[in-house]
Amino acid sequence: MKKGISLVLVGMLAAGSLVGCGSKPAEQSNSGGSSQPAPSNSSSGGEKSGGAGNIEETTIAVGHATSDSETSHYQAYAAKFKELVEKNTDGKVKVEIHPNGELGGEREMIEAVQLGTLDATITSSGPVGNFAPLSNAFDFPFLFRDKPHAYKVLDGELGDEVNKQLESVGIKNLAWAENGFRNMTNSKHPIIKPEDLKGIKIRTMENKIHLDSFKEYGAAPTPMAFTELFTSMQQGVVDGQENPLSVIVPNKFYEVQKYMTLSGHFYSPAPFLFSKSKFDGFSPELQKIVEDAAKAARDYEREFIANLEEKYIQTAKDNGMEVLTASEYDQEAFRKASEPVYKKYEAEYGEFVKKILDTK
Ligand code: EAX
Repeated sequence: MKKGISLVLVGMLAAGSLVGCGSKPAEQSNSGGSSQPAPSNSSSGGEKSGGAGNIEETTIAVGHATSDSETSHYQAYAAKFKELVEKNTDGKVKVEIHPNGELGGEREMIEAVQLGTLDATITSSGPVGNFAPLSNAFDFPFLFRDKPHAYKVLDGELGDEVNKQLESVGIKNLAWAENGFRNMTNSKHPIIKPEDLKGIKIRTMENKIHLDSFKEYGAAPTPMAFTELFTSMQQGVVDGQENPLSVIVPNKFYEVQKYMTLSGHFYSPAPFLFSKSKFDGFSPELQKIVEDAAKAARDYEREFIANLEEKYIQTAKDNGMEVLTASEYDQEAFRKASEPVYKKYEAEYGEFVKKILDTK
């Protein structure tokens, strides 16, 4: 049975049924990109929920590792969550936002949420596999056809299966927000085909699937916390890295990276992880307000990113980056080079990955 699955997976990968994955932002981004788009309809839920009459007073500390600039997606998520929770509790519940990794790297913050020493964090899926192994299944290369496919999987049963695993280790995922399709950058030369990565010291998240993928591409990958990345690029400890535009541009990676390929080789969700012990201690009214706000902020943040895609690319170019679009690099060759990663993990993730691929 298993053998069959890996063949099906590899067949589907080879036959391009995963067509158009990677940076299709072009399509998605034609929702206009005025400078500071305020998503219109996304936050219908959570706007008004539950009277604040008998809500208890408390604070919620939310940490994230990326910048607090106005184009930062995690800051936008946390700010929307804060706005809704404080409004719907008439200010009885205060939300404190801790950006720029001031509370530590993403894996450290998830550990703190698990221990209950931090209330919540919005983080990339990368380090989550260390707490809920099944979440690694979302990190396979060229797995998601496009964003609607990803949202369908994450907001559905498959996303819930991972949430159950997280809950069993004391972490409540309140919403699968977005990090985005990841793109490669480096300071050496343009990346068009896997061979161009030969000998390139590339930083990956602390994620075995990502690490193995870049080994297969011929790069020299190093797992590292995001909080160490900028300095490591500045000092040449690493030559390159890979992240969504919503991370690369607000964190000014163009200051230390010259070349970018809009490869979209991985899609990274961004779970909003909440301390289960803290959440279970809330009244049912407050639990509903917090859950609704988390989901409304997810919808808001997804649209926030979509509206900024074009602006991110233009800002990168305006700051001297050479940008290769999805059609200017050899995606077929990267997908082919990814097949051994699917094969290697077929026993562990084959069934679950097939369900993701079969989600229409
Ligand atoms: O979650 O570590 C990473 O590259 C992540 O994409 C970043 O921290 C945002």
